[in-house]
Amino acid sequence: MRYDRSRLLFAVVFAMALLLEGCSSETTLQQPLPNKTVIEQAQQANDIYPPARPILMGFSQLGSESDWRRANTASIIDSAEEAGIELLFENAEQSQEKQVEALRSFIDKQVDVIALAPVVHSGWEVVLKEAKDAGIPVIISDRSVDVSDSSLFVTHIGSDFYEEGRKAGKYLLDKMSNEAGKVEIVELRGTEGSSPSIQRGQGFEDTLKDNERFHMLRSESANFTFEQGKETMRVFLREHGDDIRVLFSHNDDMALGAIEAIEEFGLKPGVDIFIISVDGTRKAFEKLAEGKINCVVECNPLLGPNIMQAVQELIAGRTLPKRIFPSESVFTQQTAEREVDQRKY
Ligand code: GZL
Repeated sequence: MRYDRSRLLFAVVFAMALLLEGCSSETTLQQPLPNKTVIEQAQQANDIYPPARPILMGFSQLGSESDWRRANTASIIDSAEEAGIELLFENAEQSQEKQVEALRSFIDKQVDVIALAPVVHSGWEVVLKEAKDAGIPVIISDRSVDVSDSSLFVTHIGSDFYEEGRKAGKYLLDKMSNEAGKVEIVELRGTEGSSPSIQRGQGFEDTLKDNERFHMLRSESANFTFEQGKETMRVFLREHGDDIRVLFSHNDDMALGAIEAIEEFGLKPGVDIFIISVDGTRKAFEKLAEGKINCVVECNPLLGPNIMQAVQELIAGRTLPKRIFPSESVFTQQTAEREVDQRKY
């Protein structure tokens, strides 16, 4: 296999360099340096990183539940290809257990770097410690992990979900500033225990909590999917019908499902029920332009270039910031027409 030969070549070059180095300096590296990553060992030896062979990267993706996720996967695969990084890509289809298995297989394969898009916020300490003990640096992609030891990952590249929730709340405050009376809200949350669902909900709630006009009538998880968004909105409408004035959906797929349920019920989405969604997919922009969604808070899935840049800098021994945020905006019906054809996903 191409990769084995290049690894062998790298090992021969590395061994020759060590022999030459050993003749000229005191430091020998017959025994691995304690608590040093493979990168630090090579740099300490002869600074021959980046190696002659392609970087080998393991990526654990959480699923393919939404248009956002599919665009995120495409961005990662395409960017690795463009950067000449050898990518081992595993899709866990919403299973944390499968993600842990994937990380352990990457460790067994002794990859140079691991990236993890964690399906939920907690439960990562043990496997991330295994990666650290194996000297393999970890990059967190998209959602965040809840770990007490921040040295378990090098950097987290992903959106500020709390701010996305705040942006949604601020839009609603502005939109309803001229309307009197109680505003009944229903919320479609994302995957239970995931950082975007927790933090979008908290940001939205914190922004509205000082204004007594706004009342959260119902809030349920619909797992970021079109089907569950439609079914859950059907239940909301059956039980609360015309009382509902606003829908806050944690992603576009659930909002698009809810739109179908609202129209089935005989109400006008975007008019009878204001809809605020998060992500910014092309389909959502089309509904924004049609007046069926009122506000889309962007969450950028195109993280591939940032991730591959970070990997190359990491392997070259540079220091990375602990947190890297993609750029994001807020879009309304006024800007939809101009934007819809720009959407890449
Ligand atoms: C957010 C991402 C979320 C999207 C959903 O960064 O994790 O997961 O908002 C996706 O569309 O399913």
